[in-house]
Parts: sequence; C-alpha cells; structure tokens
Amino acid sequence: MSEESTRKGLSRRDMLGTTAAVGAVGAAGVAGGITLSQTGAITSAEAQTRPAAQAARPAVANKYEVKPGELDEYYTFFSSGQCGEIRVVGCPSMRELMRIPVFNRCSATGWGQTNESLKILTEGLTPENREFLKDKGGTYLNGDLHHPHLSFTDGTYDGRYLFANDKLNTRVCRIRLDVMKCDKILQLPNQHTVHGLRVQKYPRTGYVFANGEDGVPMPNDGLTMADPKSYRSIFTAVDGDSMKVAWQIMVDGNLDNVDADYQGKYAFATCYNSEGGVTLAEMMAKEQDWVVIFNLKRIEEAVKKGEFKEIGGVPVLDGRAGSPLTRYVPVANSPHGINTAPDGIHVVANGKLSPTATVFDVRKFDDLFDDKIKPRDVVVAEPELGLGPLHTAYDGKGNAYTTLFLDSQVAKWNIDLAKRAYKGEKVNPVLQKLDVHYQPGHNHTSMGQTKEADGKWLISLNKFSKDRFLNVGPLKPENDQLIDISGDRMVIVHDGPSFAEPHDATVVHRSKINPVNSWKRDDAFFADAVRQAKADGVDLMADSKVVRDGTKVRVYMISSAPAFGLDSFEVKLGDEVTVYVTNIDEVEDLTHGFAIVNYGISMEVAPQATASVTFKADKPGLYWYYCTWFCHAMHMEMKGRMFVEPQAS
Ligand code: K7E
Ligand code: CUA
Repeated sequence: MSEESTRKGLSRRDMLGTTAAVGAVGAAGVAGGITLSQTGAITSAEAQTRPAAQAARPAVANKYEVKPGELDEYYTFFSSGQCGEIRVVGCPSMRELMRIPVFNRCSATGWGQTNESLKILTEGLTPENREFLKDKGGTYLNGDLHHPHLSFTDGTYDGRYLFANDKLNTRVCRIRLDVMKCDKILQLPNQHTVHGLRVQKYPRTGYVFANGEDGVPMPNDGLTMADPKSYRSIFTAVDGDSMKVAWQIMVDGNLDNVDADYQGKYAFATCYNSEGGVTLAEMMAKEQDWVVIFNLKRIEEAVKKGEFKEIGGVPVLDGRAGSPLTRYVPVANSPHGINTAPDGIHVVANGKLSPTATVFDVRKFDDLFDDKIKPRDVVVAEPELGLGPLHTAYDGKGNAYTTLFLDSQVAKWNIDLAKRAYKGEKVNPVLQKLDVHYQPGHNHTSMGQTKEADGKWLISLNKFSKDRFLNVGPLKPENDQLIDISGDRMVIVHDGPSFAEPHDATVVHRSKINPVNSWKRDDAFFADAVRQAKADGVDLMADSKVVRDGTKVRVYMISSAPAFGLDSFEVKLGDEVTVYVTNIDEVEDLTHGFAIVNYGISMEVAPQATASVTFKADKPGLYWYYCTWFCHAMHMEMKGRMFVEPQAS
C-alpha cells in the first residue's frame, strides 16, 4: 500500500511536469503520508537558485517595515499547536505582542494555578473526566490548540471572542478579546478529539462547529472497543454565547476540517477516512473520500421535534448516509482543509493526497438537499495545483492561494479560470507558484476568512525551517513567512521563526479589536473573589488583612507599587491558605505579580484586577513572597514574609 502511494506521488509529480531538483528534503517523516515524504524533494517551479530568484523579484507593493514605535495594521492570532496557547503577533512586523495561555500551564501568569483560571479549566469538564482528573490536579495541564477563529457578525469579525479547539483533550475554548484572556473551556461529551473548528459567519456566531476526528464507541466504556464498525465520529455545534453544546450529529467516516457558508444555512467538513479504517493503509484505501454538508435549518428543526437521542447530556442526531440532515459529496482521496471564499459562493476542499482542489458552489446546496441534483453536481471546478494541497486562502479579488505541502510552494490560482477550465476551456487557472520554506500547512490572508478580504498579506505557516535560521540543535523552530500579495506577483518579505508551532492563524484588521487597558472591577473573571471578600467584610480595593475560618485562611492584600498591603502574614501548618491580591494601581501597563519562594506559587495581577491562589501550608518556616512583574524602581523591595507556624491550628 505504502509503496504504491509513493509511486503514485512520484507519478503525479511527473504528470505535473515540475522539476524535481535539489535532493531529498524532509527525509524525516513529513506529510500525513510517511512514505510520501520520500517524494519530498524541493521543486522550484519558479526559481532554482536563490540569487536568481532575488534578481527576478518584482517590486514589493506593500510597506512591511514597521519602525520602532509604529503600530502594526493587523493582529494575527496564531495557534501554538502542541504548546496549547494563543500567540498574538503584529502584522506586517510579525513581532510577537502577547501570549494567551489556554490549555497549557503558564509560569508567568499563573494560568492553571490561580483560582480564576482553575475555575475555567475545570467547570466545563465532562463528568467522567472530572472523575478521571480528581487526583491529578483537577484538570489537564496540556493541550493541542490548532484552529483559532474569531466571532462573526454579518460575515465579518465583531471583536467579541476568539474560539479554538484542543485536539488533545477534546475541548473548545473561548477567549475574550477585550482582555485577551480565556473565559470558557468546554469539553465535548461523546466525541474523541476536536480537530477542525470554525464558526458561524452569518447572521452571527452563533454556532462554533467542532469536528470529532476519530471515531470511538458510544458509550466508550470498553465493552465494544475491538470492533471498528462500532466507532462513531461526531460533529458538534457549540453555542458560542452560552458555551454549551447545542447539538451533535453522528456521521459516516471521520471529520477533518470544517467551514461554514456566508448565508447561515450550511456547514461542511472534509473526511479523509470514509473507509472507517484504523491503520494508515486502511484509511488511504479508497480513491475517493468525501465532504459532508450539514443542513443547519433541518438539524434545528429535528432538535425541536425531538428527533434525537440524549447521550452524555446532549442531543445527538443521526446524520449517517440516508439522513435528510446531511449530504455526502465524493471528492478525491483524503481531502484536508476546507475554506469558504469571501465571495460567499465558492468553497474549496483541498486534496492532500490528490493534486487537485475541489470547488463547490454553495448556491447549489438547496437543490442537493431537495434531491433535485446529484452530489457531484455541486462541484464547479477541480483545478490541478501541485502536490499535497492542504489549505486555501483568498484575496477577495477572485484569486485563491493554496499551500502545497509536498512541493513546498504556494499556488496562486483564479477561481473563475478554474471554473472555465472545468467546463473544458483551454485555460490554466494557476497564475504563479512561489517557493516557501518549507512544507506549508495552513496559510492565511489579511481578513481573508471574512467577506472583507483585502488582498494585502498572505502568511504561509511552514512546518519546517531547516536552514533558514541559525542552528539551534535538533529541535528547530518552524517558519511563518510573510508574503506580499497586493501586486500581481506574490513576494516573500519576511521569515519568522516560531516555536512549536504556528499551526494556524487568523489575520484581523486592528480596527476590529478594542482591548481595554485595565480591568473593570465588576468583571466576571474575578467575581468569586469579590463575592468571598464581601462575605468576609473586606473591601478588596482598600483592605489588607487575614481572615481565619477554621483551618481555612484567607489573606487579602492590595498591591500598589512598590508595596503589598501586608509586610507579612502568619498561618499554621496544615492550613488551607487563599491569597487574594488586588492591584489598585490604575497606571496603564503597571502589572504586579505575587510569588511565594519554595512554595511554587506565582501569578500575575494586572491593573485593577484581583487574582487569587489557594494552597496547603504543609511546610513550616519562613517564606518570602515577592512581586514578579517589574513595576517600580523599588520592585526588588516589593516583598513580604509568610510565616508558617509549625503547630497545627
Ligand atoms: Cu491542516 Cu490541524 Cu489545521 Cu494541521 S490541520 S496543517
Ligand atoms: Cu510590583 Cu514588581
């Protein structure tokens, strides 16, 4: 099987007539295809040597230098893959602006340790996993964050939220863009992994669509697990406002990537394992897989009529073959990314194992669901682009940009030309191929996932950097390259190394995002602390004192540069101690931290915020606490002593 696919890969390359030059790159297992990597020589349709490429470089149309003190025009929200966090990067400077911890633990901010973050990390767990994690700190300490997508209103970003998936522990998170913190995490029942994640674009978000990539038995209790025929893949719609599951639907095959239309009627997902296989060979067996289309109105009606089973506390519908709720459109072997064009009409499924992309016309979906046409009738083009098409981005001018993983290129092609070629006209839809370095996965254009695509920038997220940067040992950064697409030709203007990994990104015009400079005191983020303080008769903004409640001790202190409200506090061995720190400084950017030496405690307290941490005082002695964020000339002196009395209370 694998031998055969290697040959297939090679013959496709020959068929494309590109020159396989420069020896084997990525002898390491690149590609979802292990053996496919052996075809992974870099080709260069455009230029064989770098000097020649540079000589032939067209003028750069966009300004990409952002001078000191100047602000970027775009926010880029990068996922960090297996790092489990979100990274905010300015575009076009590609300067990293901020990291937002989500599924990871963060040493700097105390994410995963503060009560405020632990509440978010634990409250959405499924009952089985809450039980599973009971003696393991109550939550997962890692995640695999692939797909960050902002909330929409009327086809474009509304600046409220960013949603993302955790492929590792089957979770969906929500990040508030006003404070750039995660405020909700939901673990999906019945489902095993969340891979593809996209949101409803119209009329608003609305739904957050989450693809269950791998099938498992339902229920997954170990009684029927040997038989793959009992495995089910689940597609979930989460309500982005309540962060609860709205409904789930069972499908045939598996689910890889997903997107939605601009009409609010359909969502669609790629399936690379229509075989229901459990080994590589089985998953690649058939020449064709499919795209499954979900009819949102019909699903909502079915939920209303009670045509579902309640499993794991949520409504689960049956969308397998023959269901009125779904349609399965055959496409060539193992499609991967699926991307809706800003024209609101075209949707591109990227071939991965096929050198083609398949273009759908969403206006035909109504007829498909009414059985007036056949599934393949919704296909309006199928251009051949090169080897390993994974994801497609758009410029809003009718052009598409598809990453070619195996060719290490981006192919720029025209949707209209592709449609004409599909009808038999002798035209080549491919306008340019640009080498990227190396093996691109996702790519993204500025505002390109909205109806306001502006055709200025393209970022190629390359899985390998190899020789592009100073050598840092066997583990190398990845490389996200900035490409100017405002002219006729694509031009690379910047290489940006990033640590595991720039998996996916969303490039948003800065006018869409309006973060605050300090917290509002009535923010839900620390509402529990406010409630507890009130019960203890403490004014968080003014009082610093210790409240004992049996063996529970609550230590309240303000922080105001360069001092904590308490120079010391005393607890007894075995006490459960909660320290609440309120930063009463109102100065922009004046963050304090609170850390206790040798107790492993550290957290951030941003302007006007309250942060709290609970720990067992199970080690007697004197422990200094100090401020970890540089806040003042006397920052080093911003400290105090915690006395843990050896006699238990
Ligand atoms: Cu293409 Cu996880 Cu977004 Cu990887 S999926 S590339
Ligand atoms: Cu407060 Cu440093």
